[in-house]
Formats: sequence, C-alpha cells, structure tokens
Amino acid sequence: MSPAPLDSPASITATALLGEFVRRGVTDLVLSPGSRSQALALAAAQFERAGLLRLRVRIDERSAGFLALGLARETGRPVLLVVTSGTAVAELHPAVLEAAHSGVPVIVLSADRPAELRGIGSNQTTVQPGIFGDAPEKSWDVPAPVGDPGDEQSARDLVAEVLTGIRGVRHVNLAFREPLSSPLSSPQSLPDVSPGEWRPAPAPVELLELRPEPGTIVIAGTGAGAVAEAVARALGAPLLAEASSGARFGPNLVAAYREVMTAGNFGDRVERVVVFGHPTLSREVPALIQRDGVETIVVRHPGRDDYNPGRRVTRFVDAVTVAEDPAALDASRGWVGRWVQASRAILEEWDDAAPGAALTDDYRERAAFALTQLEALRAPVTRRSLALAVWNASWPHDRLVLASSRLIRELDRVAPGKKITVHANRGLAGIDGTIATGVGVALAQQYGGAPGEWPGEATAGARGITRVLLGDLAMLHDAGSLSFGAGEERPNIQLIVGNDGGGTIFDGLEVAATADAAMLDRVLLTPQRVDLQSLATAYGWEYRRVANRGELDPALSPSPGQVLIEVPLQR
Ligand SMILES: Cc1ncc(C[n+]2csc(CCOP(=O)(O)OP(=O)(O)O)c2C)c(N)n1
Ligand SMILES: [Mg+2]
Repeated sequence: MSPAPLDSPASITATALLGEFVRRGVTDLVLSPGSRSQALALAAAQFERAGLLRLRVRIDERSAGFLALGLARETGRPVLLVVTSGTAVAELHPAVLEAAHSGVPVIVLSADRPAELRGIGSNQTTVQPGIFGDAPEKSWDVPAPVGDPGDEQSARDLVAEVLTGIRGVRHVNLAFREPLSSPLSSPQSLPDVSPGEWRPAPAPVELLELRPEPGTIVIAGTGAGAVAEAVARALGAPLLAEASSGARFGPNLVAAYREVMTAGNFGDRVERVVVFGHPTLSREVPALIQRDGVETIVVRHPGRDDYNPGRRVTRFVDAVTVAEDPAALDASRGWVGRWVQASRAILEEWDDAAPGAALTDDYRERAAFALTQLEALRAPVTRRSLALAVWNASWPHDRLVLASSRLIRELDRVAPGKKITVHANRGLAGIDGTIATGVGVALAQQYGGAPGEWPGEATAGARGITRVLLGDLAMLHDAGSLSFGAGEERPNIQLIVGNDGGGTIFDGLEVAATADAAMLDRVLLTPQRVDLQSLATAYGWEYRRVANRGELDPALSPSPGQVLIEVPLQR
C-alpha cells in the first residue's frame, strides 16, 4: 500500500526518524506530553499501535528520564526520550548525568522552536542546544524541516549518525515549525519498516594479556558484570566484588573484602590490582590503589570518566585476556585461598544464628535455642538483616535495584556470593530517580526484553520480580514515579523502604561527632514523618508493613503487582 500523504514536514521528519530508529534495532521510547513535540509523540503512538515500538508515557520528565535509564540498563539497548521545549528538557538533566557517568545509552529527542523564534521571548523557549553541558557524548541542533524532498533521507542519515558508537547520552535538539503535525495520521502513513536487531558497533579494543601471579587481586565495582569473576578465576586472584557489581559470586569471592584488605598480610601484600566497573562503596579500594608499589590496571567501563583514584592508575585498557599457564595458576592457589578463607571466617563470626544448638540432643539446650530463635523473630529489623533478607530473596530470574543509602553499604559488607542481576545508579550516586529506574528495569525484564518480542506479548509473572531496596528519603524524592497513567503497563515490583525517618547515612560522617546535634538533624538528617501507607494507597500500590524480623521474609515473597514494603528502622 502506498503511504498516505503527510502534509506537515514535522510529521514527515518525525515518522522517518522513528522508523529508522526501529529499523536499526531501537525498541523502547519514553515520552512526556507537550505541544512542540507532538509530531514525534503521535508518530510514537502509531509505531506502538503497529507493534513496532514499546511506548511509555510519563507526565513528569524527571520520571521519564530515569525510566528510560532503567529500561536501557536492563536491555543494553539505547532508549529514546521525547520531550517538549523549555523546562521539560531541563527535567531530564539528572537522568542524563547519571546515564553519562554510568555509560548507559539514552537518546534525548527534544523539540524546540525554529531559529526565527529563539531569543525573542517566545513562549516556552530557552537555549536548548548545550543545555546538558558536556554530559552528552554528542549533540545535534537540527533546523526545522521545510518540506524538501530530501527531509526523510536527512532524518535517516541523522539516525545512523546518532546511533554510531553510542555508549552514553546523545542529545538531538529538533526544531519544528507550524503546522506541528499532520491533521491526519493513519496507520498507512507509517513507513514500511521491519524492526531490526540492535547491533552496537564494536568499540576499538586495546587488549592486555595478564598472567596469573600471587599478589594480584580483582576489584569489581558497579557494572563490572560476570567477566570480572571469570578473569579472577582465570588469574587465581581474590575477587573483591561490590554488591552492585554483578560479579559477587564464584569460588574466588572475598565477600568481607574490607575487613580482609585491612588485616595484616593481605592488603599490604597486594602488588597488582585489576579493576572492572566503577567502585564507589568503600574507602579501602581507592586507598589501596594509591599505595606506593601497587600497579593498577583499569578495564575501562562505558561511563564518561575513567576510574583513577589519586590519578595513580598505571594503565587503562578496553579488555584483558588471561594467558593459560597452569603452573602459574597453581602457584596462586595459596594466595587466593587465604583471602577466601579469611573472608568466610569473618562472615561466620557475624552470623549470629549459629545452628549448633539446634542439633544438640540436650532438650534444655534445644529449648533455649528455640526461645532465642523466637526472640530473634520478634526483634526489630536491623539494616543488616533487611539487606541480607532482600539479597537472599532474590534469584537469577529476579532483579535487584539498590538505591544510594546506608542499605547498599550494609549489603556490600555482608552479602554472600550469589549470581544475580543487580542495578544501581552509582554513576553519580544520587538519591533521585530510584523508583523510576526500578520500574524501567522491571518493565524491560518482564515485558519482553529480548529482540523480536513485541508489545502485547507480556509475560509478567513468569519472569520473576524486581525488588528495589531504598531509604525513606530516596523514596520520597521520587514519589511522583509511583504514578502510572491509565493503561500504562505495570510491572511486578516491590519497593522495600528502610524507614529511619531521614537521611541517617550522615550519622556516620566525622562532622556528626562535632556539630550541634539539632542543627545537624535540621539540615542533614532532614527528619520526615510522611504516612507512606497513604502515599502508596493514593497511587494504587499495595502496602505492607514489616514490624519485626519474623514478618520480613514472608513480606518479600514474590507477588504480582506493585507493592510498597515499609520496614521501620532505628536510627
Ligand atoms: C539527588 C541527591 N541529593 C542529595 C544527595 C545527598 N544524600 C546522600 S544520601 C542522602 C540521604 C539518604 O537518605 P535515605 O534515603 O533515607 O537513606 P539513609 O541514609 O537513611 O539510609 C542524601 C540526602 C544525593 N546523593 N543525591
Ligand atoms: Mg533514611
């Protein structure tokens, strides 16, 4: 069928743009409503109806931005973000910064006034080119289409450029002139596209071959992924993997890495450090890298800054391989074994529920043990037990999203090895956008993350659930992201809020020991007493409250729908 005529150059360009993104393997688009962006928005709705794009709509661009970030994190594919002009663009700034620093592919399509209407006080018009500073890898300010026969080809060429080599944020500012869209948009007006498979262009690879050697350790920060574990094993090296690394598993894992690192005969024996991902959760790791005599090799991650504490990193590479050398690997066995055993001993010491008493034949001892167990179940939930319970409840088909709060740090201290997918916005470690990121991860995971699966084939429920572990301030910061418009897909998600009435992470700062306590509370802790149950209910979320340790595990069992689980914590 031949395409119906489209009389607005804006709609012709918007349709050609989105069609080309689809053809090149883009599957997801998030938009917020607006007038100047209507051609893009209406085209997106058409592509969605034709089963060619998954479309999410959010009224708040800040939510939309972090939603796109979550979708892109989970799928590994670039996600499109469509917004109108003015403050709408600025609302994306936090998510743009996080995506840039984490290296998550996000494409901002912002609508703008044409050149003749800029800088003269036109309504909803500011300086959009460059609005995100140097966060985007590349930016374009595209003049308004004028109805030339070449408009569509220009749009397709632009898409090719935008996608080439994408690793972080790309900002395409698109001017549109009136009429801002065609009066008639029928399914026939869609270009004849078939969705392609996303093929990222291979990045230039600087490879380094390593050889097993005692004295080597592998550090896995956020986003490191399973490759860090494989390299540690091949090297016979202890694996110091943060809870958000995606590499916290395997025989070489040193879960209690901070304690072991600072114990005698461990950290001080390290000669070579290989870093994957972006470590942010300990002071010990950057301190070690800055020590004299330590050679550090950083395997670059896609974020905009290479990890380089004290600028002491010896070498940056794109990837490493490990030479096969059974004798050298054998020589490392004692080295890695000592680290792993020391870590196990520490974790066992922390584990208060020693099972020994339950196994004894003495009935008095057994009764006493049962009583202790009962008391433990009635005890208030601690940060450690909360973090561990959430970790233990997660399985490979689930997703875990960790906010920036005390809980991620607590988890990082105690989580045993487990091969699960964990996401955390550690690019800038903001307390913003956590709920939207979690919803994005959940939607991508539950509604067909694989190429070739299209809207309507939702498999929610069969794919596990997403748990978001966050503090009360992080929760309140992003409360607007609890909102789903009518008809929007809703994932299976649990928000587990450790509620200690404010930002208690600041209690751990040196200043807490010296500053006036009331002042500190007023300006750092920032106490709050929001009724989370009412908040959850207002947005149509199920609410659960965990009063004690015994109620924790049942509350975390997988369940359909959107659940807010409030866990009161003591300061
Ligand atoms: C957007 C943003 N604003 C401020 C901060 C500084 N900050 C770091 S943690 C924190 C408090 C977090 O409180 P909560 O989420 O309740 O976690 P808790 O520390 O109580 O565990 C704040 C304000 C930040 N990281 N990001
Ligand atoms: Mg708190």
